[in-house]
Amino acid sequence: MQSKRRTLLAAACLAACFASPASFAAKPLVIGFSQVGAESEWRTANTVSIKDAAKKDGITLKFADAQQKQENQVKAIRSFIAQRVDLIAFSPVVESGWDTVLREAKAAKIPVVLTDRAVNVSDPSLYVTFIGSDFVEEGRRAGRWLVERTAKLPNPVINIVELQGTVGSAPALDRKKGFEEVIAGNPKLKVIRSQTGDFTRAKGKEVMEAFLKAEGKKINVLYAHNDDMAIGAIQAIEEAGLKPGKDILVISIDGVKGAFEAMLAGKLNVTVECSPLLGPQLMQLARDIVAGKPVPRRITTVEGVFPAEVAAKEFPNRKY
Ligand code: GZL
Repeated sequence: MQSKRRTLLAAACLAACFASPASFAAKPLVIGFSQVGAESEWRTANTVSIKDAAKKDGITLKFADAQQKQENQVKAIRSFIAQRVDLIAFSPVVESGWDTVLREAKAAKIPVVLTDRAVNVSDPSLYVTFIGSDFVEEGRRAGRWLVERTAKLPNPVINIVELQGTVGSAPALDRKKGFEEVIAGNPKLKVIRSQTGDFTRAKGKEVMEAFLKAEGKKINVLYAHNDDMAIGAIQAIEEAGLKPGKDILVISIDGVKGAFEAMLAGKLNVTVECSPLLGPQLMQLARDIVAGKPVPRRITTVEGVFPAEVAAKEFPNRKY
């Protein structure tokens, strides 16, 4: 018995001598993630995707919800630097005001990845890559749907009201830009009111109530920068005694389940997809960057457009 134990012990020591340094040194990757907030169905799905992917990948995720405040994101990034995480990723609530804190991350030699939204910085080396959607193209897709949908209508003018996303955010700036680019050449299509609803249902309803009070039955179309504001606006339209989807065409962006439910109820006409499911790609990116592998400067997600006519067929396939 003694000799058997001695043999086992010797084998264990031998194995330890030849174990690769990595097997001793291998500790889970640590990512600090600063999230915008929990303002919409899209954001909730984005957070679930990131947390699930980290868990599945054995990555330690330090997650901070900024409640849509830039100062909270700056604080979180500074905390991640102090904790010496391996990589920082964040979805910047607005485009500007990041140079100082990103310079601190660079000085600490911690790589930074932008997810979902972009930033305006003086030094492009302040972040390694951006993974997310092309918001200008999303705005163009919304505009193209409207141009096609209204081409044969007899109306001399089609009056549009616009619910913008968070002021200063990349999706709000770019979705407005893309939509305007497409309708610019069309004399029939006119934006008569445009105001931020901050990407939330509550604010979307509140601003739509104000639009209806000011313009009433003159409104033919609502263009909302996300489904949550559109869903809030739909409530306002119904409370004003009008039929959303019929009296007022409703166009929005994200492609969340709530939008498909509204389309199935005949209250929303089209949603332009903006995928929040960035988690798995982000984890792989983090591993590649920390391992020193080259990664593309920008990774754009592939997305579609879902008019109400295809909602019933597509709904069972939706993942968020
Ligand atoms: C888009 C994302 C936007 C969504 C909104 O990538 O930043 O923020 O369209 C969310 O629903 O609030």
